[in-house]
Amino acid sequence: MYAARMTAIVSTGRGARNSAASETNSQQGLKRQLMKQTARKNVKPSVNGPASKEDFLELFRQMHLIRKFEEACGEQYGKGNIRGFLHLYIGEEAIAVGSIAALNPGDYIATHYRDHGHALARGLDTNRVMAELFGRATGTSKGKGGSMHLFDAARGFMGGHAIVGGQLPLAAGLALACQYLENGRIAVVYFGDGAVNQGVFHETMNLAAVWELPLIFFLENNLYGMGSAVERTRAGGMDIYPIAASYGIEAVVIDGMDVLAVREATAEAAKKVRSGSGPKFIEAKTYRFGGHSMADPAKYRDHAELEYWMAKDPLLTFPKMLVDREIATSSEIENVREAVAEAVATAVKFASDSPQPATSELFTDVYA
Ligand SMILES: Cc1ncc(C[n+]2csc(CCOP(=O)(O)OP(=O)(O)O)c2C)c(N)n1
Ligand SMILES: [Mg+2]
Repeated sequence: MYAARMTAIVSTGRGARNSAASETNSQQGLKRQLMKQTARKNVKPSVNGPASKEDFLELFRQMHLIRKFEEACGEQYGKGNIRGFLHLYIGEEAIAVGSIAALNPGDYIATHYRDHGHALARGLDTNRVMAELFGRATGTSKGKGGSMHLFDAARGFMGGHAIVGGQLPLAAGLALACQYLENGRIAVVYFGDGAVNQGVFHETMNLAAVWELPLIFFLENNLYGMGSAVERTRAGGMDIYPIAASYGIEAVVIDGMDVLAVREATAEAAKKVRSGSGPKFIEAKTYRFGGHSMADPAKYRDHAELEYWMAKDPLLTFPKMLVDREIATSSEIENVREAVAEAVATAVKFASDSPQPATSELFTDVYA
């Protein structure tokens, strides 16, 4: 009887996969609509938290900076000034900005290759980040890391990692150091839905839970790993956060397009983690508006799906909310936009004017 039941379960799984493969794009779009309704249950879009008008404008400034910075990156890539891989974070800005706003400056951050947003939200110098993308000596990694390997140890920004999931054990190590040194710091690790099917994700979750490490697992579920939709690659459904329960890790799912919901969830998790209650897990539902990298025209996505998510664009909804609720005026928002435009133009000029790394740099900071 047990065997019969197992056969039934297995064939249900296969059936589900086959039917997923034959679904039209718009059917998948509908599934995503359902998913976002699930996510909404846990969203707290209140603006009643401890925030001043300046705080709100700063959240907007950072998101707008990331957006405009990355649009400039796309342009510079087209001109051949930025080469190699370039993965843009456009659409996902609310996650980096909302979550990093809820951390202390000494807390450690490790992230994936889609790292410009996290770097700028952490306060890395805009000029030096652009110079790194240009491969110039003034860059944050002396021009030797490029887009995927931004780094600033002084700010606790521990990369920018190109190997999917590679940052997970590294962040556990940082959290272990914080625990050992009793320095009150915590670590946050950002990763995509594509990383959760890897062994290293499970190994890190397990060890972090066993050692009660001060670590926040922050999953940016943008529904795709390169061109593969989550429902085609992951057994167990499109919600990933339930996975944390099997390691006894508390988890929440939030709307990653809502900067305030992200900030609130991260602040709650950080408070618990800092008090010594072990790791926490946050899944934020989000969407990248462009392809996986500059080389990807993203033809695998339904236009209606893209439109649906673009309507949730935090760069539209957040400033509108600020004006509608009379938290800020349109001219204050415009002032932020002007300052950002100037900062981005300055960054591009700084990068273009910066020297190439010296040939002798080939042999410095190289460990393998
Ligand atoms: C270990 C490893 N396997 C495969 C790749 C190639 N690769 C680069 S990005 C990527 C998809 C990752 O998707 P996800 O984690 O969802 O992040 P997203 O790009 O959506 O932000 C893959 C498979 C890699 N860099 N590292
Ligand atoms: Mg993804």
